[in-house]
Amino acid sequence: RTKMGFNERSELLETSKITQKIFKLTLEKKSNLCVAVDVDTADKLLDITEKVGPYICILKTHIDAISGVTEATLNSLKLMAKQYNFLIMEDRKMADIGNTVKLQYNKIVKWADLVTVHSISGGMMLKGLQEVINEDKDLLGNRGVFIIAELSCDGNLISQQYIKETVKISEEYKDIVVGLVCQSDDVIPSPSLIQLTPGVNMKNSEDSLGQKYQNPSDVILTKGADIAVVGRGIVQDDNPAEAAKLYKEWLWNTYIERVSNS
Ligand code: UP6
Repeated sequence: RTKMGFNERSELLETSKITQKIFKLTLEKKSNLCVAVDVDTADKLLDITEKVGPYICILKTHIDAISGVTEATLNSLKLMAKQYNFLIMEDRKMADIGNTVKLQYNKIVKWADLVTVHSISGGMMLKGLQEVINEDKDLLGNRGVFIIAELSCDGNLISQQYIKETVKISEEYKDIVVGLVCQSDDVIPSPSLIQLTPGVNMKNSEDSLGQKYQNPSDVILTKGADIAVVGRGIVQDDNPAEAAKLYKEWLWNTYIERVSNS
């Protein structure tokens, strides 16, 4: 999978419509960079988005951590997504029973193309999400889920068995699962699924709360990431636009190097 190009992977029969859309977008923008806009106010969210928008394929939010977010904020975010051609992913890491997850997703589905979920509650939760999407024909094929299979932080409780079961679920819900959030390439069962990997920073190897970082080359070449998530490395830089451009180029050049060595 890691040696195959995104164009080849997007043409596979089992690649879903939303996954094709992501592959296409990465190729158009030559970007496999996802920025985690982890800020605390709506103004900062829009400000950083405007700066990094041209360089990213996915903008990742933790909307519940941001104060002052209104319908207008979400509309501006959607407009910028259109203007700069990126997708929006709410990193909600949903983890409840199917019915609750459905209620939560009803709100998120309106503005976020992608959402993250933990697999802890099992496949029924994904069935709930699928039901929400099925209710609106405009959403069909335009919404997708990343399942958390591994975490980047020290001391997390995910076991090998949990990873195996998570991968199984990802294969059962191929219509909406676009990929897995993980740290190693052997987790991904098929080239039609995307490996999204957080924990990327050029300057630091860890933070003070257990986060572990790798540099862009390691994450793409050694760990097999298709799309890399960068948060503080860009958001807390003095010049977020310049930093986003730098990460984008490093990540994309490494992806090109990876697929051309096959
Ligand atoms: N994230 C991780 N590790 C995971 C899953 N998700 O760091 O295993 C998310 C965090 C944060 C971002 O919730 O939004 O990716 C990483 O940000 P950072 O680059 O500032 O550490």
